[in-house]
Amino acid sequence: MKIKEEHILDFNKASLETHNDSFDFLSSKLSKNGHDVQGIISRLADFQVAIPSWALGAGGTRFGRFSFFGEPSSLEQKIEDVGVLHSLTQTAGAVSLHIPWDIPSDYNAIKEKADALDIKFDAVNSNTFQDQKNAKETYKYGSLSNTSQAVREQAIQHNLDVIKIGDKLGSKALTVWLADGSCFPGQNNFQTAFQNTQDSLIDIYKGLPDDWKMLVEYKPYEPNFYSTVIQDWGASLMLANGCGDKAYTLVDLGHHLPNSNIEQIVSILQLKGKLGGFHFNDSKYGDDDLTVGSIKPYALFLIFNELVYGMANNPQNPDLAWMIDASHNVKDPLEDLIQSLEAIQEAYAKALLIDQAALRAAQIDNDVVKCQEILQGAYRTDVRPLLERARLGRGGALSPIQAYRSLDVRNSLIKERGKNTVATGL
Ligand code: RM4
Ligand code: MN
Ligand code: MN
Repeated sequence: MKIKEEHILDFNKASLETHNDSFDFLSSKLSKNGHDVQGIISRLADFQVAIPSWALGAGGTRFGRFSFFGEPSSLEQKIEDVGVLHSLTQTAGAVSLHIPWDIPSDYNAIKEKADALDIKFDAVNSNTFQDQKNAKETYKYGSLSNTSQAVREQAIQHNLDVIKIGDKLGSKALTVWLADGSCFPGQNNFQTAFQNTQDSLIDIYKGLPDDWKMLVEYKPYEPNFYSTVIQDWGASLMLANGCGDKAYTLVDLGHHLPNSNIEQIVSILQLKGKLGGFHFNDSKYGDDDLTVGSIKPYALFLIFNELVYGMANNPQNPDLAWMIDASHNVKDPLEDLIQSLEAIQEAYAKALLIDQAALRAAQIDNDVVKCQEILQGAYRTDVRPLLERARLGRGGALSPIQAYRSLDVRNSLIKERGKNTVATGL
């Protein structure tokens, strides 16, 4: 399914006047306060976030899975779904593949399809948290950290294969997330597990093309419940530093223990030039993989404040690989992703409204109250007309979620693909 531009234009007509009114009102207010409204709009339009190929079907929990029907059953169809998201939102111009769930059978055909929909291939993800069919060795007790050299070699080879697949598609980064760890005290020797992981990562790093990055993700628990080998950003940073300049830490918002100060982590990693990638989601308890901004939108805004500061002041840090990493149990996955994309843009737009010079001056004066006023003044602004204008300028929908519903996308997908198709992924 492909959404036609004229359908979006048609849909936009009904609310164009309301949009223009609210945009003019906000824009004149912001301009009077010294904001460069056009500059903000073009930064919003440029901000593209990758959609993970495994998030286009229902996620489910270990207790059950409830489909939304019409799920994409091939990589081609997954790319078409990302195309739907991108044509409505104009902010989902990339896809992130998980291997082996999404190995292309015909590389040229996939590249052509993605090109036609204006979608790029972002970081590729390896999977050593599940045993693959006919695999010789098992990852039951870990992969890159395993005590067995044969298992480590198999896991290293898998990562090297993933790089080759990504290279054929134009990807420029490998994301390594390890489930390795232990479920019970005494099960693992922490030092051996860490050292094995470092050595294995170095072997993978050696196979990285010159213009590639390796992104090392951390997570404190799950699926192991006593210890995780790469438990936090410190462990990730040590491993990245142990590999070299092309290795970076990746921050996934759901991979922190409750109340961690994620914005501070993001800030310091950028200062050190070591923040390479970002996975967006939201959570109440752990790695809940909920819709971005659905639980802690203010925390997301504070994180974006640091990202905006870093992007402006830390040339030592490279451009980041942005990706949504969420799972959908009770929502239509495409609607959920549209909501996540909107929440990301909203937090970014609000962060762009922070008067960084005034904040800096207030910090130097130790005017704590003013610092808070500056942050919250930006946060309380309803920036949605700016998001609408950015989308409109690129041919997107004024309201992607309403357009998705009024164009009856899910039913068209069901008609096209049938009801009981199942997407690969979690
Ligand atoms: C992990 C982690 C990875 C993702 C898998 C599916 O918790 O967030 O980034 O690839 O889930
Ligand atoms: Mn992740
Ligand atoms: Mn996760």
